[in-house]
Amino acid sequence: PVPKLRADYAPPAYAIKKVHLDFALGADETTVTADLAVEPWDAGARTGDARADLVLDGEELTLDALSIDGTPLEPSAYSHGPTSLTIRGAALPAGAFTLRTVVRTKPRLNTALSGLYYSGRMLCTQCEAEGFRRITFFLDRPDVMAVYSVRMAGPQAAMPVLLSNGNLLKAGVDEARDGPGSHFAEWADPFPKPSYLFALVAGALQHISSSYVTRSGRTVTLNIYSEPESVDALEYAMGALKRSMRWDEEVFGLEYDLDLFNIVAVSDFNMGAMENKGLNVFNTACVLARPWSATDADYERVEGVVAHEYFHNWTGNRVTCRDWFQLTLKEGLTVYRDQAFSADMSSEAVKRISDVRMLRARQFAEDASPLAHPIRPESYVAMDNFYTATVYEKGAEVIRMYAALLGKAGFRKGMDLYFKRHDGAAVTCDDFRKAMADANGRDLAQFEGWYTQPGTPTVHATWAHDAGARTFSLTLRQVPPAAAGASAPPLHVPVAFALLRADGSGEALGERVLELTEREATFTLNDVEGEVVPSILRGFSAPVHLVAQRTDAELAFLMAHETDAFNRWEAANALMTRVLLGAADAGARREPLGEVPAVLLDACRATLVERAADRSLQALALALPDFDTLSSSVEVVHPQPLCAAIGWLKKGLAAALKPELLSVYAQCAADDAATAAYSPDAESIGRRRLRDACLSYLSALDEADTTALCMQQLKGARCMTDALAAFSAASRVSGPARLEASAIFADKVKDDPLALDKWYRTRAAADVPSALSEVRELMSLPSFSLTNPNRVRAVVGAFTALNHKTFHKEDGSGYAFTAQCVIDLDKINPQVAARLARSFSAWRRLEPASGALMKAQLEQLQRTPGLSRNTLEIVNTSLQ
Ligand code: B3K
Ligand code: ZN
Repeated sequence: PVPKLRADYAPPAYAIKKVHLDFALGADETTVTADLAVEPWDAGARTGDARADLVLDGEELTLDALSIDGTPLEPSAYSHGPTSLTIRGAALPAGAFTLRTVVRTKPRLNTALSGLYYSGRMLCTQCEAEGFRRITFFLDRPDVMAVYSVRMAGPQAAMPVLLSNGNLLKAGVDEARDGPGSHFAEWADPFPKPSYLFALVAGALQHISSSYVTRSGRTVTLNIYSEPESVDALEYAMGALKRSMRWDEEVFGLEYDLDLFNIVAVSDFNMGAMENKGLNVFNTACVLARPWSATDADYERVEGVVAHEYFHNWTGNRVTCRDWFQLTLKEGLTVYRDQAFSADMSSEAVKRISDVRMLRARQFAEDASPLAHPIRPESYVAMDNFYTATVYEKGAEVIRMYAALLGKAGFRKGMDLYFKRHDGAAVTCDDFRKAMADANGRDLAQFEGWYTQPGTPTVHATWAHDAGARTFSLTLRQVPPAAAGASAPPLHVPVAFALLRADGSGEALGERVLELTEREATFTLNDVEGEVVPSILRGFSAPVHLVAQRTDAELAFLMAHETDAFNRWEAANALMTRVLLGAADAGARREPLGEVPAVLLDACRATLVERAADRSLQALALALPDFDTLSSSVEVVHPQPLCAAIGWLKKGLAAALKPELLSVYAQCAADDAATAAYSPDAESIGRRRLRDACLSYLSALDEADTTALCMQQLKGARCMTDALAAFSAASRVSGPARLEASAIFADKVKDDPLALDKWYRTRAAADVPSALSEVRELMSLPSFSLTNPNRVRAVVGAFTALNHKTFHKEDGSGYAFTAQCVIDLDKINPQVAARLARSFSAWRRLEPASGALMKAQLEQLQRTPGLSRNTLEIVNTSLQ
C-alpha cells in the first residue's frame, strides 16, 4: 500500500457544500440515496479547458444509480473501482451541479465496525476517520465541509428510535413511500461539518432525558440512549455531561450551539466514543455506570470521556482539522481540556500523577519503539493506526506546555483568538500555534520541533550553590531522542522550577518557569539564603526524561518535603524505579536480589502511616512503577528478570510492612463501612484506593490470613470496586482460593457484559503458571466472541498488555498465541487486530532471545496472505 504524505496536501478539486441523505434502513441491507451539491473548489480546479475528474471515495458499496442534475450518467462517463468512483471531468457541468448516487450496504456483515453496522439491536455508524466512504460515495476528507440533512426510514417495530445529527425536523409514517410497518424521521444539522462527524442510529433503544440552560439562556434537551437493560446506568453520564457544559462555559467561554444533544451507548465499538455533531456515540464501557458494574476508575473514565466528546463540539467540530495529519490539533487539545476538567472535578495532583503514569507507560513506550512518530505524523497508510498515545497524550502535553509558557490567562487569550479566526473552518496545527503566538505577542517558532520530532527528549540537570555569593545556578542540557536524530534542533522546553529549603520548612524561592531553548543553558538565581534543594520539572511541565543525579537520601527528603505534589510523588517513584532496575539487573546477571533497601522501606512506611488528607495520593505514592514504564527507561529489556524484580519488591515491601498495611487496610475498610451508599466522590474513591493498594500488597504474601482478607472483601463487597480489587488480589494466590474467587465473581457478573469483561480481564492478566492454557479456555467459552472489541480487549488485550510473564515466556508460546489471534481477528476487524499487533513493537529492545522470537512472529504476520493494510502497516513499521 502507498502511504499518504503530509507534504503532499492539496485542496480537493471540488467542494461539496450541501448533502441530503435518504436511508431506507435494514440490518441486512440498507439503501442510501445521496444528493450532493458539488461545485469547483476554486478557479484553480480547472486546468485549461479540461475539467478535473471528480474522484469520490467509496468502499464496500453496491452502486445502483448515478445521475447529475437528474440525468443518469452514461457508463462511459464514470468508472467504479474497489475504493473509488471516478466521474470524468468531461462529463461534468461547468458550474455547480447535484450528483445523485444510490448505493446499497450490508450492515450485518460489517464486522469491521466502520461505516454503518449492526450492534446489539441497533444500526449505528462510525465514520472517523474514513468510514463515511463505506456509507456513500463522497470526498471523504475533513476539509470538505457541508450542511447535512437526513431522511431515514425503517421498520417501526425493530427501530422505534431514529436519530441523526442536528435537530429533528419531522417524524411520522408514510407507508406509501416507505412500505408497510415503516416510519421515518427527518434531521437537519445547520452547522457545516466534515463527513467524519456524520452519524445515524436506529434501533429499539430507551433513554433518559434532562435539560440544560446555557449561560445565554438557551434550553438544550439532553438525551442518553441505550439498550433497554442498561437504561438504569445512564444517570451518572448525564450529570457528567451537565458538569462539562458548565465547565466549558466558565473556563473557556464556550457554549453549546444546538437545541438538542444526544448520546447513544453501543456495545460493539472500536474505541471509546465518538464526537459526532449533536449525536455522540459511546462504547457502553465509557458511558454506563452503576455501582454494581462500574469501578471507581470506570466512573472517572465515564466523566472524562463524556467531557472529552462534549468538548470536541468546539475543539474538533466547530473548528476541525484540514487533513488527518493534523489530528492532534483536535485530539491533543481536547485531551488537555478533559484533563483540566477532571482535575477541577476532583484533585489536580491525583489527576496529574495518573495522567503522567499513563503517558509514561503508553506514550514513552511508543516513542521508544519503531512505531515512534511525531504528534503530527508525516505519513500514514491506514489513518486509524494514528489514534495513538502520541497524538493524544503527548499532543496534550504539548498543549500543556503552551499553557505553562503563556500562563492561564495567556492561554485563554490564544484560545479566544483561535476561535475568532477559525470558527467554521478546517485548519492546521500551525494555525493553532499562530493564534497562541499572536494573541500573546510571543514568538513560538521554535515550538515547531514538538510537532516534527518523534521520541522523548532527555533533559540533564546539574546545579551548584555558591553560599558565599548567595547564588544558585542550574544547568539544563537537552539531548534529542535517537528517533529524532542526534542533530535534531533543540526544543523549547518549559521547566517549572523552585528552590526548597533543606530544612524542610518550605520554599526558599517560589515557582517560576525556566525556558530552555538552547542545547544547554545555565540559569542563575540570586539572593539564595541558606541550604536549598532544587525542585525541577514541577508538575511534569514538559514530556521529557529528566535526569538529575539525586542520592537516595535526597529522594527521601523530597518524598517528605516537596511542595509540588507531582514531584513529591515523583521522588517516591524514582526511588522505587532505582531499586527495581537494580534488582532486574541483578536478576539478569543471575545474582540474588537481596533485601529491599531500608531507605525505601522507611519511606514507604512513612507514607503508609501518615494520616494524609488525600488518600489517593497516598495510594499513588505506594504504587509500583509498571512494567512498560520501566521497560522504556532501559536500553535492553529482560522481561523475566524485570517481572521477577517487580514481584520481589512487592513481596518484600509487603513482608516488611505487613502490620502497617493491615492497619491502614482496616482503617480504610472501617471508614468505608461507615458510609451509606456508594459514591464516586474523590474522598470515597481515595479511601477505597488506599484500602485496595494495601490489599494488593498483602495478597502478594500469599499467606492464609492475607488470602482470607481478599475472600472476605470479595464476599462482603458492596460495589464493583470492592469486588474487583478483591478478585484481582485473589487471582494471584497459589491455592484454591484463586478459583473460588473466580467462581464467586463470575456468578455476580454473568448477566452484565461490561462486568463480565472484568472477569475475563482479571483471569487473562493473572500471573499463574497455567496462564496461557487458561486464556485459551476463556476464548472457548460461549460468552467469548471475536466480534466484540471489548471482549477481545478484555482477554487477548489484557493478556498481552498485563500478563508480562506469560506473554514473554521464554519458549515464545505467548508471542505465537498472540500472532494467531492477530491473524484470526484481522479477518473480522482490522482496526482491533492492528492495535493488538502493536504488542510486538518492542522486539528490538528485548534481550536477544526474546527479541528474535518476537521478530519471527512479526515476519510470519508479514508473510500472511490477505492481511489488512491496517495490520500490515503496524507489522511493516515494527520491523523497520
Ligand atoms: N475522535 C474519536 C476517535 C476516532 C477513532 C477512529 N479510529 C474519539 C475521540 O477522540 O474523541
Ligand atoms: Zn477525541
